[in-house]
Amino acid sequence: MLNINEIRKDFLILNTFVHGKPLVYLDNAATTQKPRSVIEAVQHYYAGENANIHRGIHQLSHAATKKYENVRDKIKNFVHAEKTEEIVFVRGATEAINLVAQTYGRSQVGEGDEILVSHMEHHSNIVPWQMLCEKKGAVLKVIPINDAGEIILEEYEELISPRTKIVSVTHMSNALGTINPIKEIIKTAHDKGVPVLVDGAQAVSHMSVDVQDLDCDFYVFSAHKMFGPTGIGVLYGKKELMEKMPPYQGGGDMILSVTFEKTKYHDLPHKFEAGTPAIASVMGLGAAVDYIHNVGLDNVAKYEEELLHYATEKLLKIPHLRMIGTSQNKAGVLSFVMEGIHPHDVGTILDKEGIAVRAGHHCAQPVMDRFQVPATSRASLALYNTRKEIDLLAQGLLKVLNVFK
Ligand code: C6P
Repeated sequence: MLNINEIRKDFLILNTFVHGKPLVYLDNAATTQKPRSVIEAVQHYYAGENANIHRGIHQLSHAATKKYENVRDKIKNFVHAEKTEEIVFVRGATEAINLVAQTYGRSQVGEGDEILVSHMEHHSNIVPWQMLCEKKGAVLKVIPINDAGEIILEEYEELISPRTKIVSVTHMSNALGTINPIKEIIKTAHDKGVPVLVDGAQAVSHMSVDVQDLDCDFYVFSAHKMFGPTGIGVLYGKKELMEKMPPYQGGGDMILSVTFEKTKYHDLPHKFEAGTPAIASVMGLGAAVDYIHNVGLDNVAKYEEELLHYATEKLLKIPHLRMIGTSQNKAGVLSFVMEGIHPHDVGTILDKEGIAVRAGHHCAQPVMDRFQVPATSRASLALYNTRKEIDLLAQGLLKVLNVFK
């Protein structure tokens, strides 16, 4: 059982007042708040440990390198990877997908080849593939979703062809909350010899992930959506695949030797980490993993499932509210429209009540097109949210209705 009152004490920002009202933070899919331990880890690094890594022969640099590499180990355990060198630090989920599109894609995808994404992807899992297709003359194919916001598995299977070079799908939709049957999706692709990238940006703070059990080829996520700092994220990739991929960016730290005639690249994971990385953010990410570990992701999943259920029931009682994303298998996202009221107006009125939700297309415009709405309002949950906050959201929505009566 989670002690939410104790957990909330770790997040100082939750005591903030907005427009004179206590903050109700329900925009966790955009970014989560940071516990004290994460903020302190970043501060501690700069105050007492700051040095560049992998370069210096002095004590501070050695210590910083050790701590940085220690976080890589933590991430390996967090996603249950087999090898530490399968963990690459990047700026976030977006950069991780671009890295795979540009390196795996550059070396493996040719004219007439196909890349398969689903209709519920975030732009980060569409645009890098479109850019690759444009460059290579390849074709982007889209797996359809049903009215509940679920991937239509039969159609997915039919879409995999001998020309399919990669399937790239989200573990959990940011716009709908759907949790995809990712293990099944991966197995179907593997049966036809096609590798799979999983966008775990939304999943990692809600459920425990085991990349070996899933057998995914790539898994990507951002620290800032799992209580860590912005500007840092992770690409997990199977060693055999990543070893064959050319580097993404060139520069310091990714080489073994350089002459004007020939450069030899470093081994994994350094081959993909050119330049001085976001060292302080990696320290913060390490603290975020410790935080999640202490709370226990299974406890989080259980608590949030109950809270999502409570919130769904509550919101469905609001007149003129239509929920977008009604999959049986979903986590902490409530995306909705209110008849005749623009989602931005909903968001603005809720903001005046101190309630932070996101309004817009959530960087998933094809999802909006699929449900024929220009945008939605989205309340997204994290482990520190409470039933009382959901009640305040419901009251806020009744106020919205009153304003537009
Ligand atoms: N979604 C949201 O409000 P970055 O920006 O690289 O940290 O994450 C990109 C990304 C990729 N995939 C999914 C499923 C996502 O939800 C996101 C980020 C935020 O929904 C910001 S647009």
